Amino acid sequence: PLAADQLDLAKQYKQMMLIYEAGIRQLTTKLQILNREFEQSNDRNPIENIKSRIKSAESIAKKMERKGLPMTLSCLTNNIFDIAGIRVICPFITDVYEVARMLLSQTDVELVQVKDYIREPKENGYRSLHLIVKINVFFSDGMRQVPVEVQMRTIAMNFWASTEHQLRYKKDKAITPEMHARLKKCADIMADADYQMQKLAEEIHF
Ligand code: 0O2
Repeated sequence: PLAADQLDLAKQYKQMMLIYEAGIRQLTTKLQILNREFEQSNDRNPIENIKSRIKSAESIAKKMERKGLPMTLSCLTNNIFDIAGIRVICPFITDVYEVARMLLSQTDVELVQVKDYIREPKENGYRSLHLIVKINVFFSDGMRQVPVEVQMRTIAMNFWASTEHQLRYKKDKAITPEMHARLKKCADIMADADYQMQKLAEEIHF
């Protein structure tokens, strides 16, 4: 049988996950409202798709170990900011920045960190705008600021990232430097497609 303090820890962990889940719901609703409003006035959606996930206990543990952090709840909440994650997929690069701007202008959303891998792609070609925000959520005992990681990218960037992720996680076969170069080339092709689409959108006065 589990010791009383282990049961207590499990209970606290479940409670914490409920808070992150609420953060995701709140932020998702905000994004849906912005998308709907933009649709009404511009006859198109700046958001193609919104996905969310709570990081699994296993991935959280792996990340804590990688960062050399002790496995305590307070250490977790103070150091890991991507437990709640939302991925926002937009048609055009300008949509990514416009949706980010609209979200960050809201008074109950606080920006904690920006990593702009669109302006400065990772060496392997990964492109995405990562925001860590704290969002106000009200519970029975008051308000909490819940950290959520928002990954924003275009459909083309997402095609590359999700496909590359699948290839990388096929652990039985290593990715050779030559394969890396080919993957990077695919990322550059995606970036060029985004650029061409953006130019067309501007010519058509989107
Ligand atoms: P999962 O399953 O998506 O959660 P930090 O969090 O600041 O300590 P980290 O984790 O390196 O440092 O942050 P970074 O680089 O801003 O973003 C990490 C997340 O971005 C990853 O989460 C991926 O979701 C995504 N990502 C970053 N680089 C790549 C890449 O090269 N390819 C793909 N497909 N995705 C990438 P996790 O934790 O790895 O996994």
